[in-house]
Formats: sequence, structure tokens, C-alpha cells
Amino acid sequence: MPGGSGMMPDGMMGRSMMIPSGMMDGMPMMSMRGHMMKIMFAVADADGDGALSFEEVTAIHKRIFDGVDANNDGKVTTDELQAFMRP
Ligand SMILES: [Ca+2]
Ligand SMILES: [Ca+2]
Repeated sequence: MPGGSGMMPDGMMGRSMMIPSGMMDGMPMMSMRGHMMKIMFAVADADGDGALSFEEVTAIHKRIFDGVDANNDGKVTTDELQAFMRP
């Protein structure tokens, strides 16, 4: 994907994947999931009103679809899906 998607905090996502395992000690998994949820929600909530409208959810789905559709032919094949799941 060319660097056009200003909404996606790519740098932030990349860093959160590289948290040293030591930092996870004593941290309940639920709070980690809650944190991820908040990030996902903030990314999805395009107008920042604290709620997801149908249009906002649809936009996310479209973005995911476009991300999986590697050759941009408007169709997602099992090959593209597998390539997306296994970077
Ligand atoms: Ca919203
Ligand atoms: Ca395709």
C-alpha cells in the first residue's frame, strides 16, 4: 500500500508488536486487549464523536478489503487472504 492512508498509525502499530516480553509481566491480558480495542476504535471513529456509525464501520471493512485485495481487482481470493494472514 502506498503511504496514502494517513488514518492508520503504522508506526504505532509496529512498535506495539515489539514490546519486550518483560514489560508484559503482571499485566493482565484483558487490559492489553482493552488498549488494542481503544486504538482500533479511535482509528475507526473517523469523526471522533466517540461512536461508530454504519458508515464508519463500512469504511473500515472497505479498508481491510482493499488491504487484502493485493491486485486491486475488486475480488478477494483465498490466495490473497492467505498472503494477508501470513505476512
Ligand atoms: Ca464516529
Ligand atoms: Ca484480488
